[in-house]
Amino acid sequence: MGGPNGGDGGRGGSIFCEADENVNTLIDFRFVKNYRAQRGENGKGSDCYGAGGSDLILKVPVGTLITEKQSGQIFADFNEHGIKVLLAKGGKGGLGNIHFKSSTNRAPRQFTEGDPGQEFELYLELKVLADVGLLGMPNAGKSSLIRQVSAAKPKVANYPFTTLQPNLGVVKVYEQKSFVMADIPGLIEGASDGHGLGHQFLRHLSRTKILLHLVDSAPYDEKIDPVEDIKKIISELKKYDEALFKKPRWLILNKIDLVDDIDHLKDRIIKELEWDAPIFEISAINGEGCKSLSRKIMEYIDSI
Ligand SMILES: Nc1nc2c(ncn2[C@@H]2O[C@H](COP(=O)(O)OP(=O)(O)OP(=O)(O)O)[C@@H](O)[C@H]2O)c(=O)[nH]1
Ligand SMILES: [Mg+2]
Repeated sequence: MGGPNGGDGGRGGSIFCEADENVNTLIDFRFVKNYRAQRGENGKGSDCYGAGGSDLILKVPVGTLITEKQSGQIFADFNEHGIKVLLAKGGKGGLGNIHFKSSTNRAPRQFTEGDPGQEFELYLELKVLADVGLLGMPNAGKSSLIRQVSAAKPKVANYPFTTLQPNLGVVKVYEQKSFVMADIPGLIEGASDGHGLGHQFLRHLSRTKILLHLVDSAPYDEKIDPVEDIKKIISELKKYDEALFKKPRWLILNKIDLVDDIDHLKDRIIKELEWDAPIFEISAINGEGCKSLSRKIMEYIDSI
């Protein structure tokens, strides 16, 4: 009755992921965890092929890193707006029986099944993209500095661990010229063993260009020696990651409004720590030294 006329099944849709600067968080992925592109339609009689399933495009913020859950291998790195990567390819549609007709096989019953699409379990992580990372003990004044030099207004308070989540601030140095600064929770001795809030927040600094190590030059408790505090932070940094430790790092002596003889502290640092990188003196509260620090950072970023 007119011969074989079963068309092919449609191809299944594929899943792509695309970095989009208008997306800021991965929050949507917290609620919906399974993504499936549309299946291809079945082939039909009268030589009709099934329609292909449409692709699914997942939008993620710039800075998202996708790793395969089991192996931990990096699947894709969305470090720039517009990067689009195929995550899982849709399956091919099966062949309908019209493919099998021939002069000797006039009423073929053969067909092939479609292939299943690819399937993966992936882990999405958003890495903060900042040019400059702040590092230091709790209460050193990291959040105060970001408040002073940017429009970001993280909470500042006179107790340790005020900051529980990283904050970003845009520091506008000149018209059309700015950099991004990241404020993270304070570190303490033993952070690598989980003391305080641990040292996991340091991963947010992995892509910065320079680290600013903030030091409280006038600790409330007289038994605390700022030079010893600096050593503790350096040691935690080294334990966390050698690469982060090797990043350019400047020392920022903060709270100079409370210190009579800052040169004395500076001399000790240079001698006792054999410090040869830049040292700045600022007051994050009254702004002293902050503008010129921002300019120096901008110059440095432009020079690399
Ligand atoms: N006098 C003076 N006080 C400062 C200065 N900078 C910060 N402080 C005070 O020091 C305290 C801690 O400041 P924060 O900016 O919250 O310190 P932080 O490093 O962000 O602390 P955590 O988030 O807990 O790690 C607050 O009471 C600030 O007002 C400064 O330059 N001079
Ligand atoms: Mg803080």
